[in-house]
Amino acid sequence: MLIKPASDIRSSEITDKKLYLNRREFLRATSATAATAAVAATGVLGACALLEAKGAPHGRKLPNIKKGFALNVGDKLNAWEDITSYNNYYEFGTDKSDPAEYAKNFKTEPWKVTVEGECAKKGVMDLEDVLKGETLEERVYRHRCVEAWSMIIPWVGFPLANFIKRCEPTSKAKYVEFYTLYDPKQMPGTRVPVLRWPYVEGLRMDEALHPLTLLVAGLYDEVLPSQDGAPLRLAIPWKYGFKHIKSIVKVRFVERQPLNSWQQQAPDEYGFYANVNPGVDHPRWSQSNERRIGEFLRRRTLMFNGYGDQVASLYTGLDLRKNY
Ligand SMILES: Nc1nc2c(c(=O)[nH]1)N[C@H]1C(S)=C(S)[C@@H](COP(=O)(O)O)O[C@H]1N2
Ligand SMILES: [Mo]
Repeated sequence: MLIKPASDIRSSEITDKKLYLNRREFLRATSATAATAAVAATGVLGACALLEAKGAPHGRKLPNIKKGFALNVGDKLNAWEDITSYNNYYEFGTDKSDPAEYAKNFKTEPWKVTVEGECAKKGVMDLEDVLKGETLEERVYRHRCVEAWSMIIPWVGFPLANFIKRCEPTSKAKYVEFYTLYDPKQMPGTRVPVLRWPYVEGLRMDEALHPLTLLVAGLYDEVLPSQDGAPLRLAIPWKYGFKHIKSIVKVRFVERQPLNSWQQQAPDEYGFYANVNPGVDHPRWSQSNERRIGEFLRRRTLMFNGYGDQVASLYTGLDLRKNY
């Protein structure tokens, strides 16, 4: 399988057979590729040595992962066990331990993604086609929940921008909406109206197209576990965790700002932007510091979760106190 770095792929090559990422191959573990992928996931990223970077051998390795960048110099990766046992995923219950328990048998194959709204390429796609031609890369991101805990997570995915460009949005597409699967049979949490189902999230088009915004299909060097949003979720590291919608089944291009599930549920507490901002507290608790899972002392929370150099310019002129 020949996979080039994303920057080498011209759009004319996107359908090139050689670049096709077959999901069977993608899921099939061979010890050789697993070893290579493990090195990629545990290796030194840029100039910073990341400690404790070993993925657990669960047998669902992803081959040919490209090393992405890591801005979190000195931050220790959270262990696989932290990332897969302390989750928010209300479709499977509201306790942090519920998703690991109740998403065990969640069926992620076959998986379809519907594309609709203001775009030329509407339709229903197989997950294989969403991943087709994309180079999976590891990105070590800070993950900051609005509940003031955080982790350092090596996601594996590809820029959402690549996928959006393939959908050919029209000039009316100002925002993108994402929908999670709603399946009460598989998702016991949806039998309780804690949120309005299905879970919905949205991004402004420039946020969605930002190179940091990732469509995630893996964790460490493995296929994404169900409790973390398999088979496809968002990672948008300068925003609070609730923007990172899991198990995406629909992408819709729209003209108006979407109403996301948490904003709909409690508009005084959760906004549309949800940019990590230590200066704007949640009405019921402070956002000035955070508890890194696995650490004892609290850390100071950074504006835009530490990604200000990359994203602050998206919000020039926007009152971030009003637009929380
Ligand atoms: N569909 C769906 N996506 C979701 C949630 C959810 O309840 N349902 N919770 C969000 C919240 S609040 C957080 S903090 C992150 C947690 O991601 P993690 O469990 O992989 O750390 O998922 C987000 N995505
Ligand atoms: Mo969260």
